[in-house]
Amino acid sequence: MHQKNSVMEETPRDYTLLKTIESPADMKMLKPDELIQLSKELRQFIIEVVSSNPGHFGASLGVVELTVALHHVFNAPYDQIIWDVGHQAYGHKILTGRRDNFHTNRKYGGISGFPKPSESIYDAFGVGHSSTSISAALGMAAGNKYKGEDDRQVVAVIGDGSLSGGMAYEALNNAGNAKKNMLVILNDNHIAIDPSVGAMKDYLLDIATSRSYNRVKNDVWNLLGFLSKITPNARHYAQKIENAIKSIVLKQSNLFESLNFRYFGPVDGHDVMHLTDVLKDIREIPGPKLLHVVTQKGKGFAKAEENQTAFHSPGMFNMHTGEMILKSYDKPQPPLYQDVFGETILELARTNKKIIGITPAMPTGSSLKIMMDEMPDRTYDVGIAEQHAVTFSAGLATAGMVPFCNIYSSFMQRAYDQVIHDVAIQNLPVVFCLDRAGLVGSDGATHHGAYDLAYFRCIPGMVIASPLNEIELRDLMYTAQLKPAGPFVIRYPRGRGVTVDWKQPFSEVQIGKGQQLKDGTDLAILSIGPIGNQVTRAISMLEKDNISVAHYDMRFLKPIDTSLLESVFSRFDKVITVEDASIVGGLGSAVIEYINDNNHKARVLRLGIPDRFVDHGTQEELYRECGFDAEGIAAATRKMVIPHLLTKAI
Ligand SMILES: Cc1ncc(C[n+]2csc(CCOP(=O)(O)OP(=O)(O)O)c2C)c(N)n1
Repeated sequence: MHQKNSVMEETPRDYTLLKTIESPADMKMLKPDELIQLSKELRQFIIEVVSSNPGHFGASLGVVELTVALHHVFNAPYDQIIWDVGHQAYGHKILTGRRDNFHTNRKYGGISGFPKPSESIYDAFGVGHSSTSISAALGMAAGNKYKGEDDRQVVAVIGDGSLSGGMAYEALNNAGNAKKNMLVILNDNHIAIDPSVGAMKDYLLDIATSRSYNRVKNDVWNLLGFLSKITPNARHYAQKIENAIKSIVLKQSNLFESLNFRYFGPVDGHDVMHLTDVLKDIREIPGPKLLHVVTQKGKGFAKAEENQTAFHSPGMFNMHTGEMILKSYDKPQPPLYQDVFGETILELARTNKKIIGITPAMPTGSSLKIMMDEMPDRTYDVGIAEQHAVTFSAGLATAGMVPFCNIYSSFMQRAYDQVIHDVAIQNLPVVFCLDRAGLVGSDGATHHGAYDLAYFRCIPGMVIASPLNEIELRDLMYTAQLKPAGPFVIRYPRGRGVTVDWKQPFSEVQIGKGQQLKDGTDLAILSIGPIGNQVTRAISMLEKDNISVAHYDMRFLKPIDTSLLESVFSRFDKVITVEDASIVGGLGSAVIEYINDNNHKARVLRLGIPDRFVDHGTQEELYRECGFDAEGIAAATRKMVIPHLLTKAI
């Protein structure tokens, strides 16, 4: 039977043209049909490589033509191109000298999945978190001016999803008055990871489809295009005509125009020739400009066009059929922590009518979608807006609701003041579920949830907990909504837990109480969170060496279990702390403070994420690099205990 090929336009895979592009300089002389050919080859190359080495997929396919047009027209790295989030920049990486390394994308020691200035001079700004590009572009344009380099073009490429982030508006507002030369390209594909939300999405659709508005605008546009062809200095004429029409029609009816941006578009983001013409024309126009480009996420790969959420960042898939290649297991696997959260919040919300679920743009990633599907009126996707998500939750709490605000640990960094000012000072009972806490793996430094323990520990009145396993995650969520009394943080990692049979009846956890998992005599290990399971493995290795270790699962960083610490320090003078979090400021720091404040004497070794930025790799590789995988913990323990054992032997 004939099988439908998922690559809709079959492209030969010899990459004849792509192979000749070592840098954007090689693209300047390409003719129209060659730009089209290069786009096809680039798309095919991304499909081929990402299908076998997983990463972000749909977003890069959607901007293939835009990427080719940008590097054809602009003169990077002198001209600066800033990719918002940067998950769509694979084409940019491939065209800027990283084609032959692209198979190492996101792998340990390989290139980063996001633009990174230390990796390439073509990566004008480091990204990973959204909505920063317009601010950075404005700063660069201002800086260039000071250096007398205002001929330098600065381009920010931002998606409609990322335009839901508050920073983007702060920057548009500032840029509209700052009168710097900069171009914002709005890549409008009507989707973030999940479908875009909010009124702005409707507005963008309106201006993209309003016939009368676009007719007037197109007339202006055609005239500009015409003028630019008959005279190299179209600016003077263009500006006169544009200003006249702008004041009549555009300014009243276009948000960007009213912010003093010249608005161009919407244009078809898959027509590489038209894009290059448009970019050449507007490059010459001074001041802040916004080009509205309409694209399709996943363009050119049928399965990714059909299921844009799943193909945002799929695992391995068949490059011909688009079928996902799932790992097969011979026995049932423990669940993902995110699914434990998703199923548990729904279960709790069925009985506690006050529970409301909030996510800033991650319904699928956080699995809040499980509750969303059954209770759409009690769940909110607020857009990529972490600060708003926190204060919106605070508002809900003032009304007596029990908000569960689920934010990835690294994105929570955005909303620090909101947690202190809007939640903690008012002691509002918001439950913060921090997904992806600790080392997250291949997304790398921008995405590791390294700092939450440190940055929350110093806030008065916070409860900060981390479960050892799925059952504890459920019990902590259950406890947090039983007698809501103030902010309650529950952090858990990316990936699977350890318990197959995890859906057990709820039981209340005593706040501020840890537990002893194992007794021992040579040394005590204190851990917090699921990393405690690596400690358990380390202890079994150590038993073979006759090293006897006591293991305590702290469960709460705050309030910390002082009676547990008392009993540990009355028995042990050697202690190791283990946390999948920055060793500066987290559990280890808390324990050392406790020893100091209570006049105990002990040697404490802190294992955790060191005081430097850790790059990408698998979680296992990174645990190993940081020395808190089971082998690392065992090795550190041996080092601490062996002199003591030798003394005993003598
Ligand atoms: C501050 C922040 N919150 C959440 C994310 C997770 N995230 C990565 S890409 C993305 C969607 C971006 O949508 P859009 O800008 O429209 O780009 P598209 O993927 O549609 O091309 C989200 C929510 C992030 N990178 N940064």
